[in-house]
Formats: sequence, structure tokens, C-alpha cells
Amino acid sequence: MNRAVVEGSALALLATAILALWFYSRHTVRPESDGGYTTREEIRFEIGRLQSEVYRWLTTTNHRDIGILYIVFGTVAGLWGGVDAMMLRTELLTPPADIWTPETYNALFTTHGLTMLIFFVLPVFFGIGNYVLPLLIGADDMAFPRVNAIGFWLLPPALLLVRMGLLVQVGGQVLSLVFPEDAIRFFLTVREVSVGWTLYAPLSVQQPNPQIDMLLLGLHLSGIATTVGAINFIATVAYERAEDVTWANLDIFSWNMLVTSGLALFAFPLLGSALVMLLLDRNLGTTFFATGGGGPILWQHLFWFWGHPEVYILFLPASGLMSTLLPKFVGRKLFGYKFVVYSTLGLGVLSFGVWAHHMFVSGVDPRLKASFMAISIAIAVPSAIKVFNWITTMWDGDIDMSAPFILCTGGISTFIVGGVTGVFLAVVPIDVLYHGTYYVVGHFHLIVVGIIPFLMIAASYYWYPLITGRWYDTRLAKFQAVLIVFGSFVTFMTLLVVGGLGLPRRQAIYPVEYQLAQQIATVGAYIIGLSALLWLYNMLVSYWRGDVVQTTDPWGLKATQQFTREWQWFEERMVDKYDLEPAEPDSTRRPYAPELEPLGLLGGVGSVVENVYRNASMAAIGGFVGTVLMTGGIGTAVVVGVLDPASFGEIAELVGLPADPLIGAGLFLVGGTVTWPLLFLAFQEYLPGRLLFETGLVFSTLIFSGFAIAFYTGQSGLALVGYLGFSLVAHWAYGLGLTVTFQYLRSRRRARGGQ
Ligand code: HEM
Ligand SMILES: [Cu+2]
Repeated sequence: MNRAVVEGSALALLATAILALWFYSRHTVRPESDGGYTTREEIRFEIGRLQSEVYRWLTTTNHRDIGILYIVFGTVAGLWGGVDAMMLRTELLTPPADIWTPETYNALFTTHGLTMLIFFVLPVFFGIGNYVLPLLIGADDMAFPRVNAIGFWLLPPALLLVRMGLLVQVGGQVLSLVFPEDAIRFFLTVREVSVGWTLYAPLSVQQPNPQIDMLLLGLHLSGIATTVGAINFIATVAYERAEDVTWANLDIFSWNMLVTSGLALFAFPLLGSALVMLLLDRNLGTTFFATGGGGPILWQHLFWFWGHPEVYILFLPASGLMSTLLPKFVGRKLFGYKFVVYSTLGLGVLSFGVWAHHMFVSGVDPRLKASFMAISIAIAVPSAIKVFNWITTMWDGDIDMSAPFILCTGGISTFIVGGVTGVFLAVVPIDVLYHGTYYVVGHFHLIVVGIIPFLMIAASYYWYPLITGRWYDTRLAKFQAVLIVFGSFVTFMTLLVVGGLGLPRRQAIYPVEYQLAQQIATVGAYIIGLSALLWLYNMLVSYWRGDVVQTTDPWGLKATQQFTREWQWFEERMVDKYDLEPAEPDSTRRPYAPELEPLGLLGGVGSVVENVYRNASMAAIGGFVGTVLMTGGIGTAVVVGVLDPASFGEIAELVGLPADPLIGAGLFLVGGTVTWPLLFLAFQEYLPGRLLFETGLVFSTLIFSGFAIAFYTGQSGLALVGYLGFSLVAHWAYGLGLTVTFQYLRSRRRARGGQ
């Protein structure tokens, strides 16, 4: 099939669908009083309004408008990159390269990676930052509003330069219907770049395709745009804060945008220089990256010195959103604010010290490798601090099972699996094995498709009432949230598994025995694609047809004292515009009061039995959720090879069944669902500490110790460390699922008027 035509049509279809939706939702809400005929004057008025709207959007310097522009731009780029991804996964439905050619496949993963990393993630985060950061810190606008506009308007030409290959190719197809081949030679020689998103020399120097030069120029331009935007964020946070906003109470999202911008400021100029050097090598005969000059390894050093900080530039705003949103949906303040700030700063500093972990197989000096390995593993510490702070924030909370909450917990789980698999890759011998396999793809996609877009979507739901004054469709949103979390796990866990079995990445053709796994991954990817479209539909249609927000506190944040500045701003606007009264909470959340919970050693066995009886259904649900969460960790451990599946066989043997790992796994699931939560409920009052958080942690650690000893199968050295690490993470994930489910079910029961 012809790639350019397929992709061009897919994009055209998408654009038409969006326009149709726009038309549909605008026109069905405002019935004309005269039966629907528009007069000539009205048409003129509409066109006049359209002109002034276009003019406004092109010239605006207001931070909220520019925020919207960034978000829309990023979303368009994300959809474009998403079409690439769907095409990639479609090719992989069958082992041979029979849908697209291998060359096309190479072009697809190159443009997919670049579009997603450069034109989707950062613009969307800069957009969210532009919209809410000044509101959060009580500033009137960004520090340099015009520079802000310039920073944005550099991006569309940059994207066009980078992706011009496709446009030229589609143009060529159309022209070739009319003109002879000779007349349109240019259109036929330019094609999308296919050297991989890392643009490794010498391939990127030697390929004649002129589109590579366009791409380098486009990337350079986007780098300038990013630097400009970053300077603006830094200046805004440093100088535009309201009087009472100090460094000690600056909100977490602004902290993250600040650190992100700092990273961008150090990283992007370096990328810019490297791109110029590559351009010179390609066009003016310099030899920066030729074997006689600096050599191809020089490119890798320069590239990854930007490239690794870049992954944190992408990740930090997402973690800032998590720290901002999660507390709102569990009714508790963020746990350990200071440590979350320190871990953010720590990640920022460390991320510049690990670039060579991408080069473990590139022939770098082994002594260097060892030090890069050490720092790469050390990076897990600040990441883990964040995770534990999030988990602790949820503990004992009043959980509001809304779409943003589902996305937050989904994001934490993908980040745990993505992060832990990253720690493994940071270990030289393991990376030597897995480098270049789907394992790497699974690892980084659990982060770049997991936590990052999940949190973008969560933020879009959370601030939707603030931005539009309307509600999105909450039921559709919940469905969409569940769908995207599910799709991501199906897709990328499968890739981790086939990578663990050794399937190389970046290949259109693969051995037949992987077909089923590849198909599962593709179906998962389609599920992700579908949920992205549902999100888009919800955002667009609700803009015109959603329920109008009737309160100044749509999320009930006053009740938990989390009514932050941007909502105060919203409240003032609503009061001004619609004469609403500021919302008064019915009650503020009751503080934790242990004496209200059943307690007492004297109650003895009687209370144990009573507890179990009262809580059996709760236990089953909680146990099931916990066990499923845990399976992710254990599955990864099996794939990585630190846990022997045979140990599951031993579980079966213990109860006198044949030593089959499958039977064992089944028993494990049933046992995990039934026994452990019942034990937990029965003994919770004898375990030390606060009812849920500490007891949950102690309980899952105890279970972990038992498990680790019982099923130890003779690992030693690194494998032993891995075995213990994985089991611990898996059990804590179990404890998290269990206790959060309990908490949720309990709060529902309370809400229904029960105990
Ligand atoms: C914070 C979010 C993260 C993002 C967005 C991310 C993204 C990526 C990307 C895009 C690659 C692919 C490079 C390629 O094309 O070969 C990659 C590879 C890698 N990542 Fe991550 N990563 C993240 C976190 C981590 C963490 C926490 C670690 C380890 C502590 C880690 C360690 C690695 C290593 C060692 C590789 C190289 C693997 C190889 O090439 O064999 N990453 N990551
Ligand atoms: Cu890295």
C-alpha cells in the first residue's frame, strides 16, 4: 500500500470528523427562531466575527490564549504521530513486510518518535503551564507575553519542516496524475526520513534524502522555541509571583515547570549545536562525525547529553500534575511536599549525569560504563521518593473514583513498571542483552505512553470546568480512562515480554512464532487509539453541549481545604459573570479519629470473626484488585528472568496437585484474592500504627518476606537483588491496591449511610 496516501487520507478524515463535530455541536444548540433560514446580514456578521476571531488568535499575547494554542498544536501533532503509530502496529499484524515496505516502516518509526517527543509532549505541557501557572502563582501574565507568542509561533513552521516529506510526497502523488515524471522530479526524490529518531551518524550523514536537511532545520527551530519558552517560565516563576507565594509554598506544578525549564535551558542549546554540526557534515564537507574526525561516537555523546535530560523534561511536568491532581481526588494534602520538591531537583541534576547509559553497547571505555551505571541506578531513588509520596497521599483518603483519579492511579502503576524495568536497563550486562529488543520499547513506552498522556488527559478533565465553564461527559470520561490504562498495559507489557524473549525492535519483518504476541500488542494499540478519539470527542462536543457549571467550586475542594488559587480566580469570574454565590462546603472532612474505628485487644477472637464476616465481600474485591496489580510486577520478574516460573509449580505441589506452573499461578490468584485480604482484615487491629497506611505496608512487607523465603530458587548476585526487589515492589503494589480499594468501598458505604 502507498504510505503517503494512506496517512494523508487518515489525517484528512480526522480533520473532517473534527470539523463535522464542531459544526454539529454548535448548530444543534442554537435553534434559529425563524425556523433556521440564515439571512444575508447574518452571514456577513458571521464572517466578520470569524475574521476578528482569526485575527485575535494570530496576534494574542494573553497567557491563557497562548496556552490553548499550544495545547491545540500539541494535540494535532500527537494525533499525527498517533497515526504513524497505528500504521506501525498495523504492519506488525503479519510477520512479513506485506502492508508497507521495510523502508516505509523505518520512516514511520522515525517520524513517530520525533513527532511525539518534540511536537506533542512538550508543547502540551507548555500549554498547560501557560494557562494555569500564572493563575497558580497569582501573576497577571507570563513575564514576557510577546516572547511567549513568538515561542509558540515558531513551532508550526518547525513541525512543517520536520514533516514536509509526507506533504511533498502526497503532493507528488497528486501531481503525477497530471505531469510527467521528469517535471516533478523534486517531489519524487524527497521522502520522509528513515534513519531513526536518534539520527545516528554515519547513516544520517550519508543518506542523500534532502528531507533530512529540512528535518534538521525544523528541529533546530523547535529547539529555539523551547528555549524561549523555558526562559519565560523561569522568569515568570522567579519574578512574577504574588507577594505571599514564597519558594517554601510554591505549588508543586510550578516547581516542576521551573525545573523542567532549567533542564531545557541547559540541554537544548547543545542539541542545537549538534544539529548544526550534522548539517555542516552533510552539506559542507566538514568531518565532525566522520571516522577521521570526531567519529560517530561523538554524535552519540552530544545527542544523549540532550536526549536523557529530554526524557525528564517530558516526565517532570507529568509528575507535577500528578502531585497536583492526586490530592484533590483523595481529599488529602500531598504527603511530604518538601521531599517531592527535593526529588524533583535531584532528578534534574542527576539526569545530566547518565547519558552514556544509552551507549553501553557503543564501545565506550568499561570504566566509564561502570560510573554511568552507578548514577543511572541512583536515579531510581528520587523517582521512588515520588512514587511513595503519591501512594502515601492516597492512603486513608476519601477516594473519588472519577476519571482523573483513575488516570492518576493508572499513571502510578505504569510508572512503577516502566521505572523498575529502566533500573534493570541501567545495569550494563542486562542492557547488553536487551538493548535493541522490544524490552526497551516496552520500558520507555510504559512511561511515555503511560504516565505522560494519562496525566495530560487527567489535567484536561480536571481543569475543563475552569477553562470552558462547562462539564465534560463524566461517564464517557471514566470509560475512556479505564480503556486507555487497559490498552497501555496490554500493549506494552506484551512488548516487555517479547523483548525479554529476544525479539529485536525496529524491524518490519519478524519470526512467525511472535505473531500472536504482536497481534495482541496491536489490538492493545488500537484500544489506545480508540480511547484517544473518545477523549477528543468528549472535549469537542462538551465545549458546546456540556452541562453549564453551576457552582464556583466544581470539585468540592473547599471541603478539604485545597481550593487553590486558580479556582479562586475562577470563583471571582463566576461571581462577576453569573452572579453566583461563592460555594460553601457542607462540611469539612473529619480528621482521622482512631477511637471511631473498632479496636481493642479485649474484643479478642470475637471481633476477629465479626470483622471477617462483615468484610468478606470487601476483602474479595480488594484482594482481587491487589492481586492483579501484583501480577504486573511478578510477570515482569519472570520475564526478566529473576523469578523462575517453576516456583509457581511448587505452590501447586504444596497442596498436592501436579507441579504445573499454570495450576500454581491459578492457585496463586485465587489464594491472593481470598486468603491474604481476610488475614489482613482480621489482624489489622493487632498490627501497629495507623489503621490503613502503616498496617498495609507492614502487612505487605510481612507477606513479601514469607513469599521471598518460600519461593527462593537459588538465585545469587544480581539475580537475587532483582528477585528481592521485584517481589517487594509487587507486594507493595498489592498492598496499595488492597488498601485503596478498602478505603474506597468504605467511603462508599459511609456515603450510603451505613457504618
Ligand atoms: C522518566 C521517564 C523516562 C522516559 C521518558 C524514558 C525514555 C526512554 C527512551 C525514549 C528510550 C529509548 C532510547 C532508544 O531509542 O534506544 C529509553 C531508553 C533507556 N532508558 Fe529510559 N526513560 C525514562 C526513565 C528511565 C529510568 C528511570 C531509567 C533508569 C533508571 C531509564 C533507563 C533507560 C536506559 C538505560 C535506556 C537505554 C536502553 C537501551 O538503549 O538499551 N529510563 N528511555
Ligand atoms: Cu537515558
